[in-house]
Amino acid sequence: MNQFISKKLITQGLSIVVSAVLAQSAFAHTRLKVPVIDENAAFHGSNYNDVVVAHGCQNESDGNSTIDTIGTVVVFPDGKDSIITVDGAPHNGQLSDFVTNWASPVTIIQDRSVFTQQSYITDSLGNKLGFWAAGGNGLKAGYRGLLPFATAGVVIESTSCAKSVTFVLGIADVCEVTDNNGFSNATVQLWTPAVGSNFDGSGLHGFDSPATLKINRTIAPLPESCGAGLEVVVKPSAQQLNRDMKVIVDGQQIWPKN
Ligand SMILES: [Cu+2]
Repeated sequence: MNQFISKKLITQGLSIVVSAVLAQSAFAHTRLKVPVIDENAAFHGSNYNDVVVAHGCQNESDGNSTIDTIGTVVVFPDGKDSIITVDGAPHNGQLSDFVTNWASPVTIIQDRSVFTQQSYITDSLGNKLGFWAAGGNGLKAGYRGLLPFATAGVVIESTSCAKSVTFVLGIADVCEVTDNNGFSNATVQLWTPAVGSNFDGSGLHGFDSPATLKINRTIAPLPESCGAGLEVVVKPSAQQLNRDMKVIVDGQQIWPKN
């Protein structure tokens, strides 16, 4: 092998190592497996995805993530009282200014490989805003868990200047059932936007580090007057998270404890 090629291989090898490290840190928290999708629908109006539960809870002696996860709660913004920003600035209008069909974004894909029970989280109209999964032996610490689901095709308002719309999720990976006062790095991993809900988890491991689903505009071209287009971000309100981040079985609230 000549020197040029071996040098090139070393450089390539290094860049592979660097990108592997970057990829790892990108997955150091609970995220969606496919965090960026196109507008509309890949397969019959659905985009297939997984919540990737990256690690368990941290034991108090050495802070390592050695505690198993016993359930996960996943909530999308309802689009009704959600917090909307446009290029970082608050938007006072409605989500329908940018997205025409947001109502029931989530479909559970049945799977009992990590948790044996799954159930929708719905609003009073029956819109499927998220889901929880729990039961069985749960997710062993040191392993990753994939919780499959599909999102409905999202259609961006054609007359708007949105070039993308990013939905911010609220996710909780539960390791021990407690009330809100019992939240700690050893009992729960909270991947929520800090919007002032009971699930902010101020000072905890995942503080204000939520998973996101970004939808890129791909159908109607941006109106010329829009220039480069706008980045829209949609977060669930504190009120919604307080209402929806719950595990309820047969009418009984299991998590958090009342
Ligand atoms: Cu983490």
